Amino acid sequence: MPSALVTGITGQDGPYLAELLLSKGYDVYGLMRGQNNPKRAMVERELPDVKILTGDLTDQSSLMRALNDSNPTEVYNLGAISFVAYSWENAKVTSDVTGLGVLNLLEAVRLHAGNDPASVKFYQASSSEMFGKVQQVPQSEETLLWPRSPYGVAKVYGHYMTINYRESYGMHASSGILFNHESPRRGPEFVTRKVTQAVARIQLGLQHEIVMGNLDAQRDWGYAGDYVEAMWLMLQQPHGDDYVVSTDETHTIRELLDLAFAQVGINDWERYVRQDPRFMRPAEVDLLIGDSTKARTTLGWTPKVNFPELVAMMVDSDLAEQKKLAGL
Ligand code: NDP
Ligand code: GDR
Repeated sequence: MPSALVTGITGQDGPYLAELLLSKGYDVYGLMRGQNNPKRAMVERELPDVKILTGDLTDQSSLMRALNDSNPTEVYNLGAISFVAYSWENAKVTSDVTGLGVLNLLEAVRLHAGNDPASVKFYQASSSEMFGKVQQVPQSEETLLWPRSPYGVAKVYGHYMTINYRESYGMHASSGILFNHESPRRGPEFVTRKVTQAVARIQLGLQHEIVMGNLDAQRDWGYAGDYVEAMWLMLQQPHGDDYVVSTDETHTIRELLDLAFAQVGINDWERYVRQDPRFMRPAEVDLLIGDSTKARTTLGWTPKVNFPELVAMMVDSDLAEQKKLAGL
């Protein structure tokens, strides 16, 4: 039976990936950090078949132990400090987890795999945030990296370290350069969920405004459920490689607001939205739009959920959740 160790099991992508792997017959292990992790109950409830192991990306011996306990054929490194805005305030810990954490896990996998380095396949969750300052439109695997945040810099380190382990040791290591992907499981600090949650609360009379940052940024947003499929497909290839995963379409935050408010029948969203410098970033990534030709041709991957469907799905889910929470 194939088996997988997934770091970041308590995040957005971890549960979607675990569900996909379980449906394919994998034995799935999820790495969870911290004492009394508050998301443990969620994982136990939603993913009862996932075996939880404790460990931290900054603690290599815990990673070695997790590898010994799970003996996986595939390792998916989804764990990271992933909120870009937070990374300026906590640059060192972001570098330790999101950057050096990748090295800790790659080295643990290499040691665990012994004299057959390609026997444990490795996936690194790289990011379109690595493209940063716009150099080329659309962005592909060949585009120059120019990160604009401590998070982006840490991801560049992890990306090149993954390539370096593939080239130095012959590991089956792949780096998925994923553009923004969202879902009802998205953390509420990210812009899509912040908007869909607020729209639901405004519609129910529980909130009266949303305070936002830059409304002109453009993002290539897809659905997380589609993107975990690309991660799995990468590890089914004969060799490790790097792939951009994106919808190849871009939208502004204003378009997100248009669609989210329209889903509850509100067409004059400007009345509810206030901008505050508190949510502006020291350096912004203005425009992300992917060119996922390689993933589509080599992996046979295509996204299924489009942007309006994604926003509708998230607003509907938040409406149901907020009604339940408010006892409505
Ligand atoms: P989330 O922020 O939702 O989840 C991050 C996960 O990392 C959580 O499970 C978190 O655990 C875990 N984690 C944090 N610190 C550590 C640590 N020290 N040791 C072990 N685990 C840790 O991210 P997503 O699910 O959205 O994204 C998954 C990965 O993909 C991340 O690496 C992200 O940077 C990357 N990515 C995401 C994109 C997106 O649009 N979603 C796009 C491109 C890349 P805890 O719950 O305990 O905090
Ligand atoms: P991003 O996602 O930084 O692209 O990183 P986020 O949703 O945080 O921001 C997207 C864009 O929206 C603008 N914005 C706001 N963002 C937030 N969070 N809150 C606001 O109030 C707000 N107002 C405007 C931001 O300035 C930005 O331009 C995500 C994360 O999942 C990363 O881990 C991942 O690597 C990248 O996507 C690809």
